[in-house]
Amino acid sequence: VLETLIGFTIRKIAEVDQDVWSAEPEVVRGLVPDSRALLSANDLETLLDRHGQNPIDATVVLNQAVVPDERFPDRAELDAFRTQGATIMLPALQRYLPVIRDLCKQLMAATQIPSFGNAYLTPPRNQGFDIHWDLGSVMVVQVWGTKTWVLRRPVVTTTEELNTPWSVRGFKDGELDGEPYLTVTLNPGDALFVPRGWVHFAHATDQESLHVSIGALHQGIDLESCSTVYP
Ligand SMILES: O=C(O)CCC(=O)C(=O)O
Ligand SMILES: [Fe+2]
Repeated sequence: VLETLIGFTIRKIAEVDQDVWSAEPEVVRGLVPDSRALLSANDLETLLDRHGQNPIDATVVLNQAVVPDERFPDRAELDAFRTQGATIMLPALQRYLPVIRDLCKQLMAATQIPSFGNAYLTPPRNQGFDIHWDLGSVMVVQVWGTKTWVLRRPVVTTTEELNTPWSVRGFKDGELDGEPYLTVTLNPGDALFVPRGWVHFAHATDQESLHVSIGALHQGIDLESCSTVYP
């Protein structure tokens, strides 16, 4: 069922590997018609319930700031943060969900680089993470609800900066001025590829939004730094 998603992801990863500075974002509408096959409502509930027991736990982001782990030891606190507008990020879905594991395996076999899946659950009319760029490229699939993405060209110009977490360098004055490169609202089943280094943030529209991001860790990325810095 995910053949078209895998094909599109492999093609875009190859574009980045060939020339990271000329790779561009791309939206494909309706690429994954059965988007809940990636992450069903049941699977989501199970993962949220098991929060506190997973080896790799949720991240909570409230008002674009990451909340310290000790403030959400289990499901009840996660839900309380959700009612305040917080986004819940569930990392490393490939560890728990066979569909994502299989998808990542196929991507790794084809591209020779590690990949993984994260889920982002955002309440209506809220933004999740603050504007940033990721170490790897990201294939976003909207599972349910709708989310508006705002993308800008990379502000960094060297491979070294691309391989450094964005939080280390941050943004300089004026770098976020001017019109964004792309503003797009994803509906369930739509896919958006964000090449590494591209600056982005996203906010849910009038419905709760769930998306899965499949990350691709291109060569040169320090794997050690990823589990903690990859939003
Ligand atoms: O939904 C968000 O807040 C941001 C998600 C994101 O940055 C990503 O999937 O790479
Ligand atoms: Fe991101």
